[in-house]
Amino acid sequence: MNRILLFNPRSAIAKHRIPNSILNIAASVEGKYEWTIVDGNREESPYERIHELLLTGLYKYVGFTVMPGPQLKQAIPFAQSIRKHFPNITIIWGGYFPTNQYKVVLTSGTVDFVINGPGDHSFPRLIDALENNLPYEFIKNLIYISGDNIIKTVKEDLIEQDSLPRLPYDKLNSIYSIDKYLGKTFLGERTLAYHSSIGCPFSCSFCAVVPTYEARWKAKSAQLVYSDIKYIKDKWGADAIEFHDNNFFVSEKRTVEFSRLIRPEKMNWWGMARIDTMSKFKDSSLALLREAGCRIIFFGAESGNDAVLKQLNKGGTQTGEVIAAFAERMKRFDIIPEYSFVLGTPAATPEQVEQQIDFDISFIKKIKQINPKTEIVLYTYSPVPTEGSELYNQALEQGFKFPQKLEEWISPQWENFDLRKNPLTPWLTPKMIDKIRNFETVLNGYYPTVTDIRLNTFKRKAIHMIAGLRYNINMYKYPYEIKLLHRMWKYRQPEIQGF
Ligand code: B12
Ligand code: SF4
Repeated sequence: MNRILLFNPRSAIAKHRIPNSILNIAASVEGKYEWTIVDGNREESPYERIHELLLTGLYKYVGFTVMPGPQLKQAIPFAQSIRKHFPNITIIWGGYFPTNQYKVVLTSGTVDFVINGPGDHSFPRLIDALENNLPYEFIKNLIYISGDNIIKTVKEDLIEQDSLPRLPYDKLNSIYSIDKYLGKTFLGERTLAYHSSIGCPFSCSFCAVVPTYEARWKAKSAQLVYSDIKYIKDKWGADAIEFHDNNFFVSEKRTVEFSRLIRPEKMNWWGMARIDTMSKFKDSSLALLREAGCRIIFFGAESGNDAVLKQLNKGGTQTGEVIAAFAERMKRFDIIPEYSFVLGTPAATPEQVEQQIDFDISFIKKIKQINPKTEIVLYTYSPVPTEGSELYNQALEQGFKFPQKLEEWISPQWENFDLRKNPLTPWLTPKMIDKIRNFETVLNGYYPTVTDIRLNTFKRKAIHMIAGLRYNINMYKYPYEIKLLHRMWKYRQPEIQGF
């Protein structure tokens, strides 16, 4: 038999989202091949479930979606077990991790094919080829081993998103109730995760989207996005939306059209954007967005330091000044800007690395003064293989190396690397990392994120007051009392678990 099992490894402890990555892949084979999904987020013992399904003998292909970080903890050992117990099963990995780290994935001997970027065409074509014993070397977006060589087939142009089949929500619902994928968040009681565009037209040198999409972007039309959302709202009662697009707001026209359509539905929503792009949006568009339910937007601010922005290849028009002015402008529209920063980029000397960190700590405090509602997300620069970029070359020159064995990726050090909290980059000393993390703890204490809905007013006030003793005099070292409160109250960092 030739059924397909699609597996979504566990990615979060709670508030599970619709597994859009494998649902897209399921849509690509719907009606042609029988498929099922195992969602590691929704199963107590996902491997047992996989094993049980494979024992039926009905399945011939297992597809994994894999992002770096916690998903690897199930992806790696599960793939190894499948290989051992069911050697005839073809194992295919897709998603950001295998696309960027294909060498270590394929040479592990556990994975037969990597889908390099979008799988909507390449996956069904690969299965067709394997089923009919046809050659697959002309199928685009594939990576595999042939003899001693790793073969990468050509990349496909980005697909017109409106031409793709609709996601099989009803079938997903018959396997895992959609109801439980609509979680309570800051935005609403039943929040839907939706992905309305792929890629991103920019090429920031620290970003994993770049090697995959090579500065290309394609979006579904506003009308299609609206009708999908309306379907889920009417059928399962979604009342808020998290847009998971890398860059939802690329087109002002599409954003405005979507806002007009969604406004009467009274749903709150969130998405990711660039400051320089949105700085150019008209006042009337920003006002419409807010009216249409847009409550909070995630922006890659990255740094207030113009030289670092250049190093990060942030596009040329984003400067410290633009970032600060935009935080001020967002106050008028009552939309919360969620600014993310990337600290700890390489520099010529350790002193310079430290100066950059200090500069951005002061800059973040300045942003908070300008618009105290700005949410801050702090990442530490964890290289991604943006081959040819100056930043990645600098990282390599300074001795940075990715793991050479697949299993190494699940060691605690590399997991922290993936979480962009404690990267193993040679130019960052433990003291510098402590400085960044301690500042983050104090900042999150003084300004607890609004997206953690379990923190009540009392807890917010208490932690704000305690952290204020440090924040106001720039004393960040050893913030144990704040850490204790965070632990006690299970403070939720949106960048790790979502909100
Ligand atoms: C939703 C999301 C999460 C959710 C979890 C999602 C879930 N499934 O439960 C949460 C919030 C938990 C999360 C957390 C993290 N995430 Co995350 N996440 C995303 C996000 C926003 C959307 C993923 C998605 O649903 N895409 C929609 C689908 C349609 O697109 P896709 O995955 O690319 O799938 C296509 C192809 O890749 C391919 N494909 C994918 N899977 C498969 C499988 C098969 C078999 C095949 C054939 C093809 C295939 O075909 C698909 C259709 O064309 C992406 C960014 C993005 N916009 O994609 C980041 C992203 C994947 N996350 C990322 C990271 C780093 C993380 C974290 C590890 C760290 C962090 N601090 O952000 C954490 C921790 C992860 C954890 N706990 O496991 C990075 C990965 C970067 C990298 N270095 O590779 C991304 C790219 C964000 C970014 N721009 O940096 N994340
Ligand atoms: S704008 Fe954002 S998604 Fe696009 S390349 Fe830069 S960091 Fe990546």
